[in-house]
Amino acid sequence: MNRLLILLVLLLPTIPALACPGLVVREAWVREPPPGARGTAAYFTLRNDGAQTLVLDGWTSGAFAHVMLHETVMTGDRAEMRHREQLSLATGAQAALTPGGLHLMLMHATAPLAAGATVTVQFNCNGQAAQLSAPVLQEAPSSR
Ligand SMILES: [Cu+2]
Repeated sequence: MNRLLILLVLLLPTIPALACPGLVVREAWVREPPPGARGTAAYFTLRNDGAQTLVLDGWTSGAFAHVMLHETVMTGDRAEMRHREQLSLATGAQAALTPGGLHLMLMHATAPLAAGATVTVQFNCNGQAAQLSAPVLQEAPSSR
């Protein structure tokens, strides 16, 4: 490995922090798809500890052909999923993506996905490239 490659490898884990100052991602996980299914969802908690509003959009993942931010809305007694263009976090604000609420819809997995794998999601944070990683789990991690 030459020096440039080593430098790139060392820089990779720091990309999200550099590109999205103040964004704290916690409790990220992806639900293991049912057997034969190619779609699932990612859940996590976001907090903006930075000094400026953060606008997140442009979600993609190498593991899925389509990634969309959805919110679950009750229409009468029916739950409907609606596409949200972006997620805006004011300074100090939090957003929880949870089952039955806001979530990142992961559609058309490019390969079978099982518990134990890790999904990396890329997104834009105020127009800059950022990313987060989430383990694939069979069920929600117990909250502390
Ligand atoms: Cu959805």
